[in-house]
This record gives sequence, structure tokens and C-alpha cells, in this order.
Amino acid sequence: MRVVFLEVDTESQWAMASLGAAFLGAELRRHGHEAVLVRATLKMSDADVVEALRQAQPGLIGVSMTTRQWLRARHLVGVIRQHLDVPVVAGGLHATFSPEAVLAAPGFDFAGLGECEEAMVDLVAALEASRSPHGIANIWVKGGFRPVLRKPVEPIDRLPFAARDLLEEPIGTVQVSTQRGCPFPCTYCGARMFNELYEGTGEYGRRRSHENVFEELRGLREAGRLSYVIFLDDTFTIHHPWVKEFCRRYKEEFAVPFCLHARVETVNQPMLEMLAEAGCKQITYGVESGSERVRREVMKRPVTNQRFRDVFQWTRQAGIFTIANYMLGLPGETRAELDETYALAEELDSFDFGFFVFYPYPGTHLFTLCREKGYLPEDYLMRPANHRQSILQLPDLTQADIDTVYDQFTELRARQERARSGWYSVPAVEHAYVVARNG
Ligand code: B12
Ligand code: SF4
Repeated sequence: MRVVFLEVDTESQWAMASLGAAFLGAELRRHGHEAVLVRATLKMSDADVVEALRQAQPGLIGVSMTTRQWLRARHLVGVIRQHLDVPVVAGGLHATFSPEAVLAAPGFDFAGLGECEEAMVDLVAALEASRSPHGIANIWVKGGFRPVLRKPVEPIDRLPFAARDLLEEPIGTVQVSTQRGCPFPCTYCGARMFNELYEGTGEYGRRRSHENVFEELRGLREAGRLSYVIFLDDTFTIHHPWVKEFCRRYKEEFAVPFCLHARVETVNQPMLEMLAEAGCKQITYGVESGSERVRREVMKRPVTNQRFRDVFQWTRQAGIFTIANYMLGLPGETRAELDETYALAEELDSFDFGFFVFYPYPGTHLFTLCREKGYLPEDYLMRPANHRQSILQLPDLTQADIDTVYDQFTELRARQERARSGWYSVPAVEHAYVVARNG
């Protein structure tokens, strides 16, 4: 069967195609199916999207969704189904944590919950053989019962490498993930929720072997595509023995510059030096708030501001650029605490940073808290999820408070950009990634 993955863009400048589709596409091809990508760019009208899909001749349309993509995806799928008689399956974080809402929307036939490589193959096989799709683990059929989950794929090396042609990466820059899952309990994080989803079913946190990662990199090098690696793992530096061995072998065999994400609690000075020697050029740290109280009580991140100061200093000393991410407008946050966040951002003086107005992603602890406390509007699923406007009615903060600090951040970033312009330019994809990630 020919499965067409529809990528629903919500940004024009930095949007990237979904990794989920690239993983599913690789597994589908291994089972003899075809997988192609159709990208609904912002410039395309509804009619353009329908026409592109018609030409791609799908037997099944797959839509990978984060909450951010949900509203446009919902609209497009509704329109598509008025013109094309092709079943639609949704997957990804939004479908996993809001499956009822997805299946209630016109045009969606199935919602894939959690890790779906094997489930997609089973669904396609059932559709091809005109068998009932009911009873396939991880696949919720419209009108049916919530499915059971199969165990996460183990060992994870069993999965094929992501289908690069479904990612539309700029030549030379590759996005690689070496692990799935994150062991930390951050209350705002959508990524973390996969670990909780699988509690009682199996361990979601798994890491690929070095050899498996290097085999993928070798293939990319042979194809002439390896000049910069973006490691997408939520926290690359979790397991020190793995990271040490990685650095030793990567330096010897590849020595291609790379960037990664880390938590300040998971690095130390020797590790940063080792990463720098292996080719690490940039680390993105989630700082999130400048208030230790907000981090400890609201986010479950009991780390001190001093730790951030130290780690940013060590990172710079090792010759690695620091990138920070901040969030504004958390439940329970006060205006004074927002000011603390801005003050810490100024003090840390990272090479670049992202700043996002907090959005409560379905499935997260803060989503539940916001709903229970009445901060979340009833019609939240019909409102755009963006990183500029708060969706919440917060007791201690107004949108004007958030706007003021957001504008300060905008200005700080512009000042920093002006200061460094002319002597360094961040590669486009990497820059997009910095701006985009809210992890
Ligand atoms: C890489 C990444 C990006 C990349 C690429 C994202 C992409 N399109 O895949 C970029 C930089 C573009 C990006 C942008 C953003 N991101 Co981002 N990103 C990630 C990150 C770090 C890794 C994703 C990854 O590697 N996935 C690996 C694959 C294997 O996992 P997967 O995507 O879940 O796919 C599996 C299943 O979900 C399922 N599946 C996936 N697709 C489909 C489709 C079908 C049909 C089926 C059946 C199943 C299925 O099967 C897959 C294989 O097992 C995640 C964190 C995380 N760990 O998920 C955050 C994350 C997905 N991003 C997040 C956010 C908030 C954003 C931004 C809104 C940031 C911002 N403030 O602007 C934007 C929004 C982008 C958009 N268009 O909506 C949140 C999403 C929360 C939510 N519930 O929506 C996450 C979880 C981070 C977090 N800490 O909360 N992001
Ligand atoms: S925010 Fe980062 S460290 Fe925290 S749970 Fe999510 S991925 Fe893990």
C-alpha cells in the first residue's frame, strides 16, 4: 500500500517535517509498502493540499500531530475527506494524548497511540486485506474502544534508520536521535508523558547501541550528507558511560561538528571538555524559569540558579556555544518571578535563547492542574496553541504582564544578535531548532 504522510506546517520559516513519519515510513518500506511525504506549506490553499494528495495517490493518509499542528490539521483533514475517499490515521503526541477529540473531528478514522512503527504495519496489512482494523494494539478505531498498547520495541536497534527523504533536511545537516524517552519528571513536558503512558506496559526509555548510531552516520557520510549533526535526544547526557564511549569513538571516526540538548544536572566540567573535543559546538539547556521556587514547586526541577551559572561558564570555557530556553506565564507564577526569569537570562548571557509563553500540553501534569484550577478555557482545543499568547486565565498574572516581559526578551535577543552579527552565523536548521524547541 502507498501511505502518504501529510505534514501540516504551522510556521513558514523554520518548520521541519515530522520525525515520526520518517520512522514509520522506514518501517513500512521494510514491509514492502510505499511511503511518501506531502507537505502542506503555509502558502498552499486547501485546494492545493487536496490536489497534491490526489496526485500522490494514497491508500492511507497519515498525519503526525503535535498540539501546535492540531487546529490546521483538523481543518485540512475535514476538507480533504470531502474530496478524497481515503482513510486517515493520526498519530504523534496530540493524537496520543487527545485521541477522543481527534476521533470526534470529521475525517479522522484512526488514532495511533504511542510508538506506532509496528502498529502502522498491522493497520496497513488489515486495510489491504479488507480485514477489520479493530483489535490492533495502539490503533484506536473511530467508534471503537481504547486499544491496548504493545510493549515499546526492544531492543530499539531493531528499528530501521529514519527515512531521510521524508524529512526534507538541508543537504549536510542531519537530525539523529539516539534514544527515546526521558527519565525526568518535568510537569510541563509533553515528551516525558510517553514514559508515563507506558507505565505498567514496558520501559519506554531506551538507547541505541553506539554501533547502531555509527552505522547510520556512516551511511549518511557515504551518501555525502554528513557535515553537521543535530542530536535530538531530550537529554543527550543522561548516561555518562554511554556518552564517554560515544565521544571516544565519534572523535576517532567522524569528528563532524554536532549539537545536543542537556540538563544542567547531567553535565560536569570533564564531560563538557570531552564533548567539545569530540566536536560538540553547541548545547541547548532548558532554564525555563529564573525563580527557584517556580522550578521546584511548579516544574519539579529542583535545581539552583548557581548551577546554571556554573554550567554556562564551564560550557563556554570548553568552547561550546550555550543556548537557553525560557518559559513565561506558568500557573502560580507571579509578576516578580517573571522578572527573575528575565534577570537570569540577562545574567547567563547565552549565545542565543528561545522564549515561549507557557502552553499546557494535553497529557502533562500542568495540563491537569490548569484544568482542575479552572485556568484552562473549556474550548481550549479550538484555540490556537502558539508561543506568544497565553491560553490560560491565571490568578496572579495578566497577559499584559506576560507581554511586558516577552517584549523585554525580544529586545534582549535583538541586542545580542546585533552584537554578534558579522562574525558568526548560526546554520539555518540549528537556528530553527533553537527557536522552535520548548523542551
Ligand atoms: C525534534 C523536535 C522538534 C523538531 C521537529 C518536530 C517534528 N515535527 O517532529 C522541531 C524543531 C521542528 C520542533 C518544533 C516544535 N516543537 Co518539538 N520536539 C522535538 C522533539 C525534541 C523530538 C521529536 C522526536 O525526535 N521524535 C522522535 C519520534 C520517534 O517520536 P514521535 O515524534 O513521538 O513519533 C512516534 C509516535 O508519536 C508515533 N507517531 C508519530 N507520528 C505519527 C503519525 C502517525 C500517522 C501515526 C500512526 C503515529 C505517529 O509513532 C512515532 C514512532 O514511534 C520532541 C520531544 C520528544 N521527545 O518528542 C519535541 C516536542 C515534540 N516539541 C514540542 C513543541 C512544543 C514544539 C514547538 C511548539 C516548539 C515551539 N514552542 O515553537 C514546535 C512545534 C512544531 C510544530 N510544527 O507543531 C513538544 C510537543 C508537545 C505537544 N504535545 O504538542 C515536544 C514533546 C517537546 C516538549 N518538551 O514538550 N520540535
Ligand atoms: S523537559 Fe527535558 S528534562 Fe524535563 S522531562 Fe522533558 S525532556 Fe526530560
